[in-house]
Amino acid sequence: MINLILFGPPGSGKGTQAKKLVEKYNLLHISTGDLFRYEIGNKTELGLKAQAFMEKGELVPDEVTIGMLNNKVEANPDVEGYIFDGFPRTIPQAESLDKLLKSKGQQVAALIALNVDDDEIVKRLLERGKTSGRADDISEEVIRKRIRVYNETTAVVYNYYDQFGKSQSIEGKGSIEDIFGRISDRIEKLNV
Ligand code: B4P
Repeated sequence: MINLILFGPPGSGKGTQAKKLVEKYNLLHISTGDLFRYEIGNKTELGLKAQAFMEKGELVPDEVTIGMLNNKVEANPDVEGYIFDGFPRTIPQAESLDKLLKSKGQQVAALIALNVDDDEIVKRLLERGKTSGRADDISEEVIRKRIRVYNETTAVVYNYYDQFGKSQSIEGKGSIEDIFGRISDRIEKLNV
């Protein structure tokens, strides 16, 4: 089993790279952002709860996010591993993920962080906002708020996995193929 966390600020390319990695390594892609957008699209109770937070660029509360993630993992037991994209975003989420995997005799193999500077993030997300219809990609103010939330609440998750020697950081600027190559190199070197 290879269980990977793709990490980085909003718009750093986690979703873009995860889609390519699942094809190469036959892993299940779990994006909490995509799961929330699916729930919002279907106007479920969970979606309605998440929507208000996402539109403001805030994190959805842990109890909602953790429950949803656990359900998704439990529903897909027969896979060769998971790519967690956009999860964990807080220390309680990281601790709950470790607990869940441990209960299955598994663990996180590595956290791979994509480094991208703030101006590039704003540029990418405003560009995506022109066609995605995502409320959180349209206003520069909301995008900068998301970056602030990342720095204040999420960035520490890197240090959390670093204490177990599992965190790795790569340059997230450049062509999508080059970045994919960099991530693949790191995965090939993992001892799993
Ligand atoms: P997410 O859906 O996770 O999305 P993201 O951070 O915006 O994007 P990502 O890094 O995946 O970027 P992408 O590849 O798409 O989160 C949205 C919201 O959901 C959060 O703000 C939060 O409210 C909520 N949420 C999600 N998970 C949560 C959790 N665990 N806890 C609490 N709340 C949670 O790339 C972005 C753009 O850049 C794309 O347009 C892409 O084409 C472009 N791009 C990618 N790579 C590029 C490259 N190399 N060069 C140029 N452009 C590139």
